[in-house]
Amino acid sequence: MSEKHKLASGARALLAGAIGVLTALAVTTPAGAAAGTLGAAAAQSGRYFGAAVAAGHLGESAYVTTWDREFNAVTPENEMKWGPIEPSRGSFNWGPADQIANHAMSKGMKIRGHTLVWHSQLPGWVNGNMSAGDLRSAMINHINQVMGHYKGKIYAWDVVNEAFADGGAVGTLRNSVFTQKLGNGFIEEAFRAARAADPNVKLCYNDYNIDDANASKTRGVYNMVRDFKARGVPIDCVGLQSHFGNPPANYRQNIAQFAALGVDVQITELDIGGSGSAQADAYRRVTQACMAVSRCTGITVWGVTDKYSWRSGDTPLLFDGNYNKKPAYNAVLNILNGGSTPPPMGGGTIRS
Ligand code: G2I
Repeated sequence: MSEKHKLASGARALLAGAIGVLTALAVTTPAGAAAGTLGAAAAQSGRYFGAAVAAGHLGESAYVTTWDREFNAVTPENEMKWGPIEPSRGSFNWGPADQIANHAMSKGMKIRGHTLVWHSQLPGWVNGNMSAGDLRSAMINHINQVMGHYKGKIYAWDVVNEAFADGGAVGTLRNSVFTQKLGNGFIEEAFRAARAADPNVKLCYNDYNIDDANASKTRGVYNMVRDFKARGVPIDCVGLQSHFGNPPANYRQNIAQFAALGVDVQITELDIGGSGSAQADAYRRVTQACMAVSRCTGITVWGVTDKYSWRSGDTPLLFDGNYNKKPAYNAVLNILNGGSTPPPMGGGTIRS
């Protein structure tokens, strides 16, 4: 073989080698490059990544631009609550909630409805002077009207919010006009009414401080979901609000134990006080925990920017007051893109 031929065949061998390496890379690299936004990254695993949004900020272009660019789901922060949406009996103020819902639908986002029955932000006319029968019919009418108005538009409703007490024996409910007038059965009544109002939307129970797998409040909610499932009371999902200092060490096990009851789990109001790498690490662990459980279907952070957070002093969100991405943002995006996720867990231990 001449020197020229030797060179040519050497070049061919090199080229073949390079093609081999490229082919191997193409096989081992997941289809598509890492996504550049939270919503697109979450969508790769069939999940959503949402934010709570307030209608009052929709005039601020950076707010809307950030929401539209990064998120593929929304929860109206206050606009669908009983007080704001039915300020006087039977008369509904749809405007602000519709503004958010219409914008979300135009962008193909999922909408979480928040919330139908909650002891807080009630209109003045819902009070202890009502008879049980009157309160019951007001509650059922409220559920029918609001769910009817948004039929086909909402992905999941927080049917009942924060009904469990923070202390007391396992299963103790918070004292409210609902427990006083209707007894503990008001939760079941609300879920049955919600299923009748719209059979095609996911019905969630949503609460805070139910993040630790072993906490007594968590056990109360767990027992209720297990009981509802056993008796055929409609329930499709549990919302872990997750207003944290830090996620508990057993957070992933907690998500898995609820999922094992046959409900979806959603992280519904995530915010974590702090800054820098400590905050990023906490956000990373929360996102990993959700990604590790197949029935953890999505994450919502409780606001777009620190400046409008209900706990803005804690700077708990993913964008700072100038809409800059924080280290926590990059941590979450990396995990949603498949970075160092622990092995999947389909369910979890069912507590006896
Ligand atoms: O408290 C944090 C969240 C806990 N879980 C249920 C969520 O619905 C709750 O959200 C917060 C909103 O982020 C606040 O924005 O709920 C608060 C009310 O409990 C909201 O605060 C209210 C103020 O209390 C009102 O004075 C104000 O008019 O926001 C209203 C609208 O800005």
